[in-house]
Amino acid sequence: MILGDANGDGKVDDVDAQIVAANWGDSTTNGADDGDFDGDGVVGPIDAAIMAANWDHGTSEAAAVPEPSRLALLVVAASVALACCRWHYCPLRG
Ligand SMILES: [Ca+2]
Ligand SMILES: [Ca+2]
Repeated sequence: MILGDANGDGKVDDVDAQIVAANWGDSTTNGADDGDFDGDGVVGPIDAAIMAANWDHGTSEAAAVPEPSRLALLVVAASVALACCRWHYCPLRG
């Protein structure tokens, strides 16, 4: 079984993300079937990270930008914007 593939269809995609989201924060004994990929009995950030690391595995839509990457891109863009603002305004402050 592929890590991150909750429904066992051989692909890691938005269907698996929905399973993780549906069980988020829950305790489970069903392991990967409920989105608990690391097997610690809880569906949480580590499981989401495992899923993100294997995102698009087995799919033909590798060009599609997955949600975790979009979020990471947003964080990077916000950090760069903030850094630019600081750099720009610091000399003005004296
Ligand atoms: Ca799947
Ligand atoms: Ca887990």
